[in-house]
Amino acid sequence: MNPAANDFIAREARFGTYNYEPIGVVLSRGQGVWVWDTQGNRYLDCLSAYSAVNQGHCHPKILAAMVEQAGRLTLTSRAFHNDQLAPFYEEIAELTGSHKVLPMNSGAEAVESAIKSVRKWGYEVKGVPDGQAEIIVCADNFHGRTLGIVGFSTDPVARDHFGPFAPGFKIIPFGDARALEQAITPNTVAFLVEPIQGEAGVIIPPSGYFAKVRELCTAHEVMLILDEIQTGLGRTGKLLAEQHDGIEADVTLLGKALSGGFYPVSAVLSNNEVLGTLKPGQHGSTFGGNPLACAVARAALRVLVEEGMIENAALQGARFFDGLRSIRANTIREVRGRGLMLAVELHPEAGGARRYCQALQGRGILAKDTHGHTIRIAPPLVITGDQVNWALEQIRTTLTQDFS
Ligand code: IF1
Repeated sequence: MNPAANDFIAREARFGTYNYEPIGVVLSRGQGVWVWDTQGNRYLDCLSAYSAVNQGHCHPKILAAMVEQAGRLTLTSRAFHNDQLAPFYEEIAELTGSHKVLPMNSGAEAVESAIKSVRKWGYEVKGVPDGQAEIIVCADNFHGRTLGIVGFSTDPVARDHFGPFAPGFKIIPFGDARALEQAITPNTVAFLVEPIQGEAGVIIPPSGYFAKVRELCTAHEVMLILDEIQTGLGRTGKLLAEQHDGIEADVTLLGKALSGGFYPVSAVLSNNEVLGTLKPGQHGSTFGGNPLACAVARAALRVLVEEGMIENAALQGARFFDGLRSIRANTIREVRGRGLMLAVELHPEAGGARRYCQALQGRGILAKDTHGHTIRIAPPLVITGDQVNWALEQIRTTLTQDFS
């Protein structure tokens, strides 16, 4: 590690809360799929800030929109209207086929806002007795880090010693429609689930699962909330991951790439009366729906569609997936993925995914391990075929090298 990087890392350690253990690289510049460290070394970013940089680092058109708006009007609060909110609503509703939009900031805020809205809908529309609303979630879920959300996490690392937690959540296995059917009661107001479980290691449910889920939620008047904060906005090769299953959620959550990585922007989208239950003064946020966030999000959505990033994610994702599957290495247990949301799970005997991520760093690839044995591969959706082929060569060499 060069002295400049060590210096940054040591200085971070002095004042910073130690709630992350980053790989030993200090980045100073990004453009497209590439990032550079303080020493000028170039890396292909295979994490994309957990799918917040789908459009590529520092996309010039999103930057231009941000600079232009930042020089004109950044924040008014929702006490007053602004000239960016209506166009943002119209464009995201048109793109996603939604009827109502609730603009928030972080993904977790969108999740919390959806939980509040569906509970309110349950009491005021479905007729659930006050205070008895139930929401079904899946084991190994990841929906954010607030107290409400970690309260229904099954990951001890994310929830231990943060209690006491709010009641009202039931946990079922992911991918098991029968378990969902058995968990539904007259007090169930929603099923909150990721189309593909990202943090759990890119876990894809059995085909037909979401068709059955949709059927069950409709039959029992349960709102289907799809958390597309990571899977959405082209990551899986479609605008929304739900499209792979030919279904429509009642409530869709977006975040991360909604701003192309320039600014925290999230949104709750609904195609029915759920968001209609929120009346003035009952929910809000200082920054939610601010003109800068809206201008950035409008540009981020525009370039995603106009520059064919969604189609490219499908095309290059298939190339990447096939290439990973063709690697003959006894370290590999399974390759999973859809579009450019990919993962390579290693056998425990391989000694853990982090060491392979560190070795990949030495070959110019930045990737992140999850749950010990899985390497996530999620480059920006602007990646080219040549860049995929180059990345595959580095990954093939790394996974077939002998670490003994
Ligand atoms: C961290 C994980 C990914 C998300 C889904 C909601 C949120 C996230 C499906 C909340 C956020 C981030 C959080 C970040 C690392 C990253 C992550 F490893 F934590 F789980 F992507 F898989 N729904 N995921 O993936 O959005 O409030 O963060 O804007 O907490 O370390 P947020």
